[in-house]
Amino acid sequence: MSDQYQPQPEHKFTFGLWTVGNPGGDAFGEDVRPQLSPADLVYLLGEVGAYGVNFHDNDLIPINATPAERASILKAFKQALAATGLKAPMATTNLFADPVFKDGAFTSNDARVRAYALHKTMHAIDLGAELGAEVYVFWGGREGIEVDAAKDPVAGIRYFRDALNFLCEYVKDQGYNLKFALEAKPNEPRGDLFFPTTGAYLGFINTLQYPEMVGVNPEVAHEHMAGLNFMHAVAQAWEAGKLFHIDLNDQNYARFDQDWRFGAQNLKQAFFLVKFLEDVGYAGSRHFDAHAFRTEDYEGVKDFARGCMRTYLILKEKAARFAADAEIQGLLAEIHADDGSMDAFKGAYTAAKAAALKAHTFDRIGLGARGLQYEKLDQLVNELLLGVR
Ligand code: GLT
Ligand code: MN
Ligand code: MN
Repeated sequence: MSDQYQPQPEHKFTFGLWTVGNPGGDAFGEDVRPQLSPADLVYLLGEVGAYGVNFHDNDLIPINATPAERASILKAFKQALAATGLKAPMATTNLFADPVFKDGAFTSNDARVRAYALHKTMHAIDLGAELGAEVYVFWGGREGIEVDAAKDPVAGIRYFRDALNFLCEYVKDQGYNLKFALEAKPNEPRGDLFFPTTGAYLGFINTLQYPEMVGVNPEVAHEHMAGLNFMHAVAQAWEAGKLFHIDLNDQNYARFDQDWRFGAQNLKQAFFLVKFLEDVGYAGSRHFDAHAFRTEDYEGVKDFARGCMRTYLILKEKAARFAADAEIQGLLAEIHADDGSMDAFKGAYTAAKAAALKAHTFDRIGLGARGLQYEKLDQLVNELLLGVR
């Protein structure tokens, strides 16, 4: 292995406790790996070279832990962070596993469940802040329906807004340095989830009381489940100043949420995603929200984690090659060439400009007849990715 692909802290590669700690059980079969403690998972992540570890409140502290159990788990976890130098840059709340949330948390029809969800989240925010988290993720795993008759979707949106406004005030009140990142998913585990795509959240954020505190956490697999171009969702979030976090993984379109190793399935999409993040200078965590195949033991889990980071770094190097490739850049220069003949029509509207543009005669046939050389360009990209240029 060449050193160039070794993860370094500045790459900001992070994993959730629930990712490398996933014991491999699924809807059809039992766990295949023993459950490791949070501290042991930190040591595993230290061994493979990750920068940080993220967690749900209950990944770290079981929901029914006694105060003494809580204290001892926390002590061991903090010792592991100190020993490995790992950071805990993101935290989140488990608002989906316990039966109390079977019909939603912030958007439950039951006011007692909605209040409990706020109570649980404030405690989880305290835990995240104590461990140094600066991003707090909201994935509404149970915020949705199987039965449309049961819920008013507009009420769901209002409840969710009320909860976020309340929690933004809570964070300000405590003086925490914490931003919120909303994570969309179209379905699973509910039949339909509210806010199914990153774009839906981008529209919603501006209706909040403190929109500057709230961004998004797009996940590859979730946009792929909806059949969307993930890089485009990320680009829109970036352009809006809302890309606070990102969940990297992989899977094919039209599947359930498989959460595979980054780059395991769609290398070309992964390439354009890495290229985008690196080109714009995204400075946040590169969080791998994925887990090892069920076929693996803990050596395989390390292979999985190393593979996520190594693929990212290889694709980052490919992006640099793309930028330095004279033939690709020459083609791009031709494709984007501007002969200046339309300069008079550019920029802000004026009545005179509109009149001149309306009066202009265009060579419509000639413009439509040009070949754009995208076949050549795409083949060059393929050859670059296949390692022959
Ligand atoms: C869960 C989900 C992920 C979310 C996590 C954060 S938990 O594994 O599938 O996409 O990011 O709550
Ligand atoms: Mn997922
Ligand atoms: Mn995720």
